[in-house]
Amino acid sequence: MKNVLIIGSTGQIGTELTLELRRIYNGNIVAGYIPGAEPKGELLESGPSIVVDITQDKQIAEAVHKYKVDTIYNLAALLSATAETKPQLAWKIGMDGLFNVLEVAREFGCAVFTPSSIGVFGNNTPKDRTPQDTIRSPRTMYGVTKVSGELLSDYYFIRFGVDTRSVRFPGLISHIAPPGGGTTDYAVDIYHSAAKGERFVCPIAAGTFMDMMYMPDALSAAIGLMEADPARLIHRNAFNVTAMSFDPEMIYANIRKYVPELVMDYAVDPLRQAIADSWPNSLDDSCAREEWGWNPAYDLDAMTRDMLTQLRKRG
Ligand code: AKB
Repeated sequence: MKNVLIIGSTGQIGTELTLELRRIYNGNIVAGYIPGAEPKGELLESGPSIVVDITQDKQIAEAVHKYKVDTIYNLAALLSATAETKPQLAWKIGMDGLFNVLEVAREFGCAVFTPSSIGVFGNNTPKDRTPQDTIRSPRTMYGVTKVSGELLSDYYFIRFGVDTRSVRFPGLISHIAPPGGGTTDYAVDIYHSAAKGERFVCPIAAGTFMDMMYMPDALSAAIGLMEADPARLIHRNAFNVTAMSFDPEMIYANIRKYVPELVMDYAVDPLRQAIADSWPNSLDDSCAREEWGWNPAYDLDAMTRDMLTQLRKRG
C-alpha cells in the first residue's frame, strides 16, 4: 500500500503517471493541481485530487498530512523554452518549489521523485554518449534549476536521509497531454501533423540529434527507480536515461514509412535551436541499467506505430 501525492498531476507526465500509479497501488494516489489546471475525466473520477501549488509549502504539508502520503512525485516545472522567457518564474517553481517539497518530505518522512533533464548539460559537456558523471554547466534557466535541483536533492539525502531519486529525462513523446514549451516538442507535434494530414514546419534544424523517449517508458523509469532497492543505488540525483536519439530527418523518414504523404519544411526557431545545440546528441545510460535495471521497451519505429495508431483512433 502506497500513498502518493503527484504535484503537477495534470501536466504532460502527471496525467499519465497518476493513472498508472492508481493502476498499480491501492492506497491514496492524490492528484495535486493548481487552479486553472483542474483534473478532468478519468483523472478526476479515479481518485482523490487536491489543490497543491508548489510555491505554497502549507498546501503541500496539508495534502501530505491529510492523505498520509509516503511518496511525492514533484512534476511542477516550466519546460526549457518557456523558462527562458520567464526565468524568474522558472526559478520560483523549480527551486523554491523543490525546497518546499523537500522540507515537507523531511518533516513527514516522504520519498521524493523530481525529474531532471538532459537540460543539465551544456556546450562544454561531451556530446556523444554523454557520461553519467560529467560537466554540468548549462546556460539556460531550465538547466540551472535542474542542476541545482539535483544538488539540493542529493544534499537532502546525505544531510537528512530524505529518500530523493531522479532521472534526467530526454524529450518525452506522448499522444495524451501536450508538453508545452519544451525544446523537444517538435517530436510530438510532427505526429499530430502526420495524423491530421497537415504539413509540418519543423523549428529544429536537420542534423540536430537529441535523446527521446516514449511516455510508457518514462512512466516505467519514474516508477522503476522509486521501487528500486536503495542498497543498489550508487547514484540518486539524477540518472541518465534514454531510449533513442534522432534528428528531424530521421523521425520524418520513419513517419513517412506509414504516412508517405507527410511533408516537412523547416522554420528554425533560434531560441529552441540554441538550446538544442547545447544538449547532448546521445546519453550513456549504463548506470541506470546496472543500478536499477532500466531497460526501455520502445525504439523509434515502435513508438511511431503506436503514436499513429493512438492518434488515428482519436480522429
Ligand atoms: C524540454 O525540451 O524542455 C524538455 C526536456 C528535454 O527536459 N522536454
